Amino acid sequence: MPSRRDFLAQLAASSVLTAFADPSALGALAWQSRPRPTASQLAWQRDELALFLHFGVNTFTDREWGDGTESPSIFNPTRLDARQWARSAKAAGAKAMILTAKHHDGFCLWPTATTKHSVASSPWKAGKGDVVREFVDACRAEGLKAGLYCSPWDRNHPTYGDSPRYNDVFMQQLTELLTQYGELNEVWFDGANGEGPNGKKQVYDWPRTWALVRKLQPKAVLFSDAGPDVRWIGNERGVAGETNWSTIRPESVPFIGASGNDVIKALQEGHADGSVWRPGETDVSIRPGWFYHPAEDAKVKTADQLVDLYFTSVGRNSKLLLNVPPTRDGLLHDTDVANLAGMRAKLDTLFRLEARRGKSSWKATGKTSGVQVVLFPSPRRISVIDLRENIEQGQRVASWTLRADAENGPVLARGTTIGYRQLRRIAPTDARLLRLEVETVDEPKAVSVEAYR
Ligand code: FUL
Repeated sequence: MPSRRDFLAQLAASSVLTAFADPSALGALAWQSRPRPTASQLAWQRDELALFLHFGVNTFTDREWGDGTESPSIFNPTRLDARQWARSAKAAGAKAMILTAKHHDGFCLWPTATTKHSVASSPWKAGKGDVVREFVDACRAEGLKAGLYCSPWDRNHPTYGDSPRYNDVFMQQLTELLTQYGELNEVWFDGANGEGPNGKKQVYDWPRTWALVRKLQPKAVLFSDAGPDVRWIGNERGVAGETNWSTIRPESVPFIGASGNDVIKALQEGHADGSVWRPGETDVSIRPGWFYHPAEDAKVKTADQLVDLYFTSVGRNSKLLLNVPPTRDGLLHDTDVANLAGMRAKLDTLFRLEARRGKSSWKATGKTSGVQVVLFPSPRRISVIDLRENIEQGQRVASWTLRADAENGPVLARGTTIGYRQLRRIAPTDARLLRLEVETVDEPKAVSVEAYR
């Protein structure tokens, strides 16, 4: 007779459970183990940095939100070079890029069959061009993963507001994007939902949308504020919560576009007892706007500011999706490219030259506590610490204290969650031994501790 635990383990491994469309249906089994990432979510998080590219008619009108009345004749990026985008992304250390295939204005960057409002009606390449194609080809040539943003809000399409008809159009657009351009690693859905031209409100069909993406791109993670795979981090400033669980109670963000302080707090921090694994993605622009505006050329974030963003996103158990918008020429601006490379150089110097990996030993000290001790051969100057949980086993640290030298040694830093990575600057200290004490919400597991000068 198998024990109850064995029986549940077998059940979990069998296909029976895949029949549950809603992962929270597994709540009854939650005591069995913490939620864990899928292979796609794990790969997504380990990529740490992706570039976001906002490009379209707004680039030519100098606006952030087009109203859908723009003439396709304005779209003419005479020097467009997606390889330059991809090379810059690679030099920044990004592992993926996401392009706005369609923004709220409805202008499609690929020759879609669903509307004439696309590159096919533009003078660019005499209407024979396809920005999405050039984008995915460039990603593949440079070894980057490709993702796409396709706005459900469409201020141009005549069917918008006529819910069933427009939803069919949107499904057709997604089908084109998800079947004609090879493997995608992320599909990004913005929740914006404006008034239709006929005054009617469009009701999006998210279950149908998610099912379509799952079917056509099973390895891609689906992003929105309500997930299901990756959640928005709750602001566009590049700052994840200091407490940031990759687990969340799905009912706290009941639908895409839900608003309110509780929703934002849930997005920022997640929940220790969340029933689903849905890590946060931190999207922020290198410039004040998402689209390119010449007037913002002197307002590009510096390499140091970008390093700070890395600390407040990747360094807080999130992923950084950094927007770098192409110009009217169709190239990333020199300043943006230089600052991206500058950020990478600073991060490489920090993480490569001064790694302080000592001899470590882990000990569970209770049912929900443990200690990791790292011993260096001689005292080391430390000003940055880098803590990691093995998130393949879920996320479990709820608070930590880092001390130097001894059990009651001086506290160098304290915090709450760790997750994939916790990076923290501390006052420079010389220490021979680091002692990390953790409190966990489940069986404690070893945490890795590294330090940099
Ligand atoms: C927002 C959009 O309305 C912005 O234009 C931009 O695309 C940003 C990433 O998401 O909700």
